[in-house]
Amino acid sequence: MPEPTLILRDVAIYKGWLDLGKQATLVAALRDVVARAPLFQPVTPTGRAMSVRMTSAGRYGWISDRNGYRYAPNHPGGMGWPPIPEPVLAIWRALVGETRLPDCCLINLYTTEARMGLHQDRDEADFSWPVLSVSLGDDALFRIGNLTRGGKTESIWLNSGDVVVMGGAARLVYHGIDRIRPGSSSLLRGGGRINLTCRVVT
Ligand code: MD3
Ligand code: FE
Repeated sequence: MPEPTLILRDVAIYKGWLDLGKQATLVAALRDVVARAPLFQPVTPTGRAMSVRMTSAGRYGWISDRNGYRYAPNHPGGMGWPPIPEPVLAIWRALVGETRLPDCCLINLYTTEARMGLHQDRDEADFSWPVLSVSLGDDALFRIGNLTRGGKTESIWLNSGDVVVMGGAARLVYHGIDRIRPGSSSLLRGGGRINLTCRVVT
């Protein structure tokens, strides 16, 4: 596997892994996904609207509603999730490998006010598979914590084209997005940030 640009608390960060052409190709593929499986605004089990809008591609999508958060084989609108676009799978092959491909590519859309509080990704069956994240569009202030809530955290700005791999000791660390920097990228017309999070689910 290629060497990451930096490693922060065992999180491998590949700065500028995708050039502008590849970023644009990804955005075009994601527009197709969103046309078939529209973005929705999830509600937490406690009934609060999340500030990000999301949809998924793959065998499973991640959803949240008053019944809890979970992986589901169908979009809340009833349709199946579109396949994960090939350019997304190509990133996974290069940085994670070919042994197994992700079951889910979650697509998060952040507009100016959106954030994501510190949380763990632990709805998957096998934590030996890493999580891979791709940043597109506006810069985001990403925070990495610890294996339990609390303690010191570290923050880093993620820019369009950066790819992050959370494997091994990093797989279950708390993480979140504190804020985005509106207007910092012209990749997405209308601005904002897209994050792709690819995971093995079953
Ligand atoms: C996983 N998304 O959807 S992804 C999420 O930028 C999520 O939208 C954020 O967290 C976003 O669950 C961050 C990058 C990330 C970073 C560190 C992690 C995912 C991680 C550490 C462990 C597991
Ligand atoms: Fe997460």
